[in-house]
Amino acid sequence: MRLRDITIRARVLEAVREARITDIHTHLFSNNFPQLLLRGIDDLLTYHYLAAETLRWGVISPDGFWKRSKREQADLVWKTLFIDHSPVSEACRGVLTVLDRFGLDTASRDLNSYRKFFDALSADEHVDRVFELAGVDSVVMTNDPFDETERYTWQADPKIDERFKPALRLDSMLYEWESTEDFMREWGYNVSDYVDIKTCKEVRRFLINWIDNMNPVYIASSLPADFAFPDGSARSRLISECVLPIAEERGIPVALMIGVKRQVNSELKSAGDSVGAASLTSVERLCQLYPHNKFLITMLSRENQHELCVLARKFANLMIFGCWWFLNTPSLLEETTRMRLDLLGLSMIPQHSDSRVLDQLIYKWEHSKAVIGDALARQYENLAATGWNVTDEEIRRDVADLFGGNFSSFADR
Ligand code: HDL
Ligand code: ZN
Repeated sequence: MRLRDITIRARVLEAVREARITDIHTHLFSNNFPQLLLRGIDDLLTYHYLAAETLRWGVISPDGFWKRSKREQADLVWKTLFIDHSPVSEACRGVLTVLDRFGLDTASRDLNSYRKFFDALSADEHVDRVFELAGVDSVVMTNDPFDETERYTWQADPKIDERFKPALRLDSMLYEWESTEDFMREWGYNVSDYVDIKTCKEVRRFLINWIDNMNPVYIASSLPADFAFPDGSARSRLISECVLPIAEERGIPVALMIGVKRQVNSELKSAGDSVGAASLTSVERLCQLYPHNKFLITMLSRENQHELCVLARKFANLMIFGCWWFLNTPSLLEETTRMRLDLLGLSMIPQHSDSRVLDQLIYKWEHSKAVIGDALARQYENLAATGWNVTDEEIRRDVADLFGGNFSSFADR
C-alpha cells in the first residue's frame, strides 16, 4: 500500500519499521574476535541483566552462581525468571522476542529445543540472520586496547567485517591511570605515574598509534557519577592534554557515557554497577572550552536527561545519544524520547542498543522502534492538527536521520 493513503500515524510507524539502523554503541564483536562474540540462547540467558534479576530471588548466592557452568547458569535463570515467575521484565521479554522472531515456539518453553536451533547456526550465518531480522546495517563495537585478547587480534591487522565499526574505548586509562601506565611502559611508551608533559606526549603517541591501527569511528569512555572537569586530576589532564587534542586533530568525535557507579556490589561482577546523577557543569565546560571537538554524550541517570537536553540546545558540538543501560526500558525510553523531540526536534540520536549478545540486536531494536515510532507519530499528528502536511519522503528523511543519518553527519562534520 502507498504510504500516503493511510493515517499519519500509520505512515510514520511504517517508515520507522522500514528504517535501516546504524547502532552507535554495542559490545558486539565481529567474527575476527571469535572468543569475544557472544551469541545464542545460553549467552542470552546469562546476560548480566538477567543474572542480577535471578540473584534477587535468593535462589543461590552470587558466588554459587558464578561457580556454575554457563549452561547451568542459563538453566537457573530460565527456571527462576521464566518458569517460577512470569518473564515480565524488559530483559526477560527480550529473550522471548528473539525466540519468536526466529520462529521458535515460546509456548513450548522447551529450552533444549532452543539450544538445538542455535547450535546449528554457524557464526557467519548467525550474524547474517540477526542483522537481517533486526534491520541493522552496522554496529559500533567497544574496543579496549588494554584487553589482552583484543590487543592480540588488532596487532594481527585483521580484515574487520565491514558491518562492525571500531570504537577506541579508554575506560582503563581514564579510570585507573596508575595500573594502565605500567602496561604502557611495557609496550614502549615512556610514561610515568604523574601525568606530566613528557607523559602526555607519549599518551598522544599511544592514541595516534591505536587510531591508525583501529580506525575508530569515535573515542569513548564511560565516566563516574562524580565526574568533574577540569579538576586537576590525572583523568582531567589525560582528557584535556591527550584525548581532546588528538580527537580534534583527527576529526574524531569523543563519546562520553556519564553517571556510572562502578561495582557497588562487586559480588555481582559485571552486574554489580549502578547509576548516579552527575553534574552537567562538566559537560557544559567541555563544550565551552573545546568548541572544535565533537561530543557524543549519553547519561545514565533519568534525573540528568532534562538538563542534558537543554545543554544540547546551547551547543551544536554536543550530540545526545541513546537511552543507555538502566534507561533502556519502554517507560523511560518513551518519557526521554518525547522530551528530546519536544526540546531538540530531530537533532538527536534517540537510541543505541548496547547489545552484548548478537541476538539482542533483534529485541533491543524491535522494542525501541515501537516506542520511538509511537512518540514520533504523536509529533506528526500534532503537526497535522495545525494543517501542516508532511510528504512520505519527508517522513522517511526524518526517520533515516534519527536511526543513522544524524550520527554519520555529526561524525563527518
Ligand atoms: O560501560 C558501558 O558501555 C556499559 O554499557 C556497560 O558495559 C554495562 O555493563 C552494560 O552492558 N550496559 O548495558
Ligand atoms: Zn555499553
